[in-house]
Amino acid sequence: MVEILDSTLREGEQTPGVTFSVEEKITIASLLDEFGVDIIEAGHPRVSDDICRGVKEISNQGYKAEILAHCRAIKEDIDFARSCDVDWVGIFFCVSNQRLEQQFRSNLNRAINLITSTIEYAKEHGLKVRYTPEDATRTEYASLTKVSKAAIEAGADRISIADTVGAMTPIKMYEFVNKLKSDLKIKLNVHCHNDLGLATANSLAAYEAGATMIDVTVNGMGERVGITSLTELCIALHFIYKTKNNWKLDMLPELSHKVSEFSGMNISPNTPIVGKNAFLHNAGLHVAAVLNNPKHYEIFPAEIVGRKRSFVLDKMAGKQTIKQKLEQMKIAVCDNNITKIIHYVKSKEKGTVSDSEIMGILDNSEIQMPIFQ
Ligand code: HCA
Ligand code: CU
Repeated sequence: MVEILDSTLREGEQTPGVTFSVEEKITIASLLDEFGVDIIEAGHPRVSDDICRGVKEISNQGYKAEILAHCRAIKEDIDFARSCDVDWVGIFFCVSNQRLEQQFRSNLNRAINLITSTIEYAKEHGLKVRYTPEDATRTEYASLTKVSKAAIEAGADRISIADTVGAMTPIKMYEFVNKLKSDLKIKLNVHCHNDLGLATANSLAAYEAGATMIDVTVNGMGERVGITSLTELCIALHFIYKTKNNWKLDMLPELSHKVSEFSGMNISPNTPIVGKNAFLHNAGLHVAAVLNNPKHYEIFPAEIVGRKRSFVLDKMAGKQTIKQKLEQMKIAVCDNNITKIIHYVKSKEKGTVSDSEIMGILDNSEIQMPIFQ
């Protein structure tokens, strides 16, 4: 059974221009817990007082989900996490040659000492540890396996493969995780950034290769353009891979809209699953087919996520769309009305046709005729 780690409150709060209040964080965490995520990454407590307070309050809500605090490989960061009563710490440290030389002015062995001593310290204090070699997918493979093996030896419970700049493709990700799985022999997490729009695809490839936990955020929020979206990932796992799960899929739109409200980031109409257009059909042929059986143009039924399918009336419309519209508006579905409306719709070069336009085309006697099939 795959596990989901939601990082909306940590990675998601790193979205440019987005901050959450402690109260908003608790609302989001409660929804995530009810939805059924396994771990809530609640923040990096050392960053600010309110983040620290938020992590602590979330830890003490009595959720089913375990709570993780983000930490650098610094003992003081672990002490902050301890003061927040979390179950897990996620320690991150990049060991690529470029980063070691240019940012940390260090070398691999010194970095490994720092990482392992921090892991040991966290373990001594009863914490579960995830170690993330940040930018793992661009790190020299020998350094990556060396540091990961040392981290495992020091007590790390999970290694998380961060594709920090979204540099992978699904096939490369599959091969990478497959190789790491046999070289490290530990449960692997993946954390995929969406810089090229491949985060969900790369996460699914990692899952196919054997990663057992996947990082997501609501609405795919995060640094720059974010990471894998909770909604996309869970729906794909449920419907394509048929993974066993206890997720309340019908909560996804609510979660998405709540986070959109708190973050001030609108959900665009073409966002998969939760966007306005996700179950909105347009072309005449599509509408006719969907009325016959929604499966023709829907990968899964709208009702599963608590939504309804609908139709748009513009020049793409066909007879079936118009009939459906007339029925919805409780107007007589007769040849005369259909012909008048289709003529009007097809002559409208730009824009959709509103209910009041339809009323305007038909005179009162036509509107009031009894409905017949
Ligand atoms: C960051 C980078 C990170 C870390 C992931 C992790 C990444 O914001 O600090 O610690 O698991 O993408 O590498 O989000
Ligand atoms: Cu990240």
